[in-house]
Amino acid sequence: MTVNDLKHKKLVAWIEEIKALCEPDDVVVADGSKEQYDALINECVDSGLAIRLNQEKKPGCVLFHSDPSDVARVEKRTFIASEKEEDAGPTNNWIDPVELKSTLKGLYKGCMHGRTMYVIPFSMGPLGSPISKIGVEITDSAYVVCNMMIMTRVGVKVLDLLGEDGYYVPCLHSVGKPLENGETDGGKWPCAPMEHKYISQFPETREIWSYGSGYGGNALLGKKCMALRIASVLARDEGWLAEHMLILKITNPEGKSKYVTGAFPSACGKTNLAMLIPTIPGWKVETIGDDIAWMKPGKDGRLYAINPEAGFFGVAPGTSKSSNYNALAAASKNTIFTNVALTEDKDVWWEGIGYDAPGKLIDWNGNEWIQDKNNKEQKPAAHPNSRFTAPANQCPCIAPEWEDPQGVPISAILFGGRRPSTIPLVHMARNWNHGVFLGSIVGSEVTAATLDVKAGTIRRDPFAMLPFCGYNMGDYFQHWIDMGKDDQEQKNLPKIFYVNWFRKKDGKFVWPGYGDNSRVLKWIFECCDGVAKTVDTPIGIMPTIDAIDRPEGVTEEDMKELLTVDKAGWLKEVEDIRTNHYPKFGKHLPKELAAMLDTLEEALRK
Ligand code: TSX
Ligand code: MN
Repeated sequence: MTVNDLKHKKLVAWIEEIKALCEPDDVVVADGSKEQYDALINECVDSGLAIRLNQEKKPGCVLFHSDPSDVARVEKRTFIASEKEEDAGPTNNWIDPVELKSTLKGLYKGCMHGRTMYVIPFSMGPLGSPISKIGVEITDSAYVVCNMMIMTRVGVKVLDLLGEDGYYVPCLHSVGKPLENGETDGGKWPCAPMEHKYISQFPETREIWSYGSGYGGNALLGKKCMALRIASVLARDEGWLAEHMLILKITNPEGKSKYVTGAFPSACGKTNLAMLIPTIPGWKVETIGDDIAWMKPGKDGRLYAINPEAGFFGVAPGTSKSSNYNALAAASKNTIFTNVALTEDKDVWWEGIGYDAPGKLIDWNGNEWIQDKNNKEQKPAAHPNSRFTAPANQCPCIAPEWEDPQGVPISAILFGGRRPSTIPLVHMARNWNHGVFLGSIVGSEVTAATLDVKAGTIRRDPFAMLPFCGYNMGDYFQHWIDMGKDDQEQKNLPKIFYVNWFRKKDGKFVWPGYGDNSRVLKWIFECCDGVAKTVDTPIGIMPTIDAIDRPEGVTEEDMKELLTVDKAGWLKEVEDIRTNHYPKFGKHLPKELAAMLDTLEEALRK
């Protein structure tokens, strides 16, 4: 498909403008067809950028190895370019939009020499859903096109919806590596050096300009850039919520279902929770989404959620049959792997896959790698942030209604983090504002792998949105408060919970987690029906000691540890929020949240 086939005048004008700026060799429109996907994958394989995997073991799968400098989102090179610095707020990098556009135009000039410029019309959310939004990504990376074809809905159907003058979010991307005088990539992953990488969001004009990285959230612009950073701004202005949340469906033995969303910082197992296999007989969990939820109030006052994505861009290491059977099954065919290790028979392997490396591997750097379990210093074969890009409809536990254009009505919202102490297994907020307070204090223990802060300290990641909020985080808190203004007692709005699977005693996890988290989900289900066994505490509403069935290996003493309010610990928590966390937001901190902190402290001191 070419630009001549397009009917949307403004889109054609934008494409011509970018073509004149970036000077590609040619321009191709992504039509969403299987033929085009296969042809692009073939090109990547033929040029040596990708390896086709064993078609018996992994049909339709390929493996890419990125440049070692281009392996993750780059937060220090991510910018919110609002007109006023205050509107980006204290937790975002800000650059003046005029200055940033001028810098970027300098970089984009001629940046697509020797490359094809692809135009990708995509829908975030089911085609034609009243909650969905359309974007168009221009990119010079075939890898990006193929990943976008899995992660979003791409092609002619989107162009039809767009018509001659429909609204779309323009998303510009280049790997930032022009090829001069017949030069080729030579099978090497193209990208620009760190100081030339820019992941830029312009919230007022709703534009995304990304330069210099080909990896994940930096380059697949529908995901973090559009569905979170730009969408959070749209959501604020239009009265809905764009959140970094999984969406799951839980069904009890009587066949009654509820929908639950959950926000967790990275490395808490959000994808695992979304695809959990319950250990309690008769209960079922199905998946709507594993990363992003768009929630809009319906006429009945309930929040309806869609998953704006169409695939999973999951972290591979740690994914095994026992940790996440369903994710492995989803990624067993038609999947793009990035930065995992390659086996001799052209299958994939990664740390935590559940079995030892079968023989000699090629690691993510392209070097030979032989597992040495006696060597604690051995570098991993798969990069710790290596990924699978898998179609959501291949997930065995995907809910039949996952693409319902109306969305699914949400009964409960979960917040959580990795907290070895203080935070109990589960507690429920007293009301909406208390729930917003819990979201605002989300945080995870910093592990030894993070070198910039002391291990054992808590890194706050409010609503798990710290790197993803497209505007002032204090104003974002206020937007959440405002969403509850008319329904404080939550007649229609979801109930809000804080969960913690990561309590430790003597260095060991007290709660077995994974499938046994269904026991906590059951209590949450019962709370939504008003039939749970509960006790009022200074921190909120908690299960009685016998409300949650004990999993095997968890003693009554463990249960007490998990469900007792640690008053001294919570007073320290209050102190940390008061001195280190809330002051960051200055006058943008909602007075309701400051009051909630005072109320909590008073209750703890009683
Ligand atoms: O994903 C996790 N979940 C949610 C599952 C639905 N993980 C992995 C986190 C890294 C991505 C967990 N790790 C969970 C959890 O609930 N809990 C834990 C901690 C834990 C780890 C191991 C054991 C118990 C708890 N047990 C043994 O290793 C035998
Ligand atoms: Mn995420």
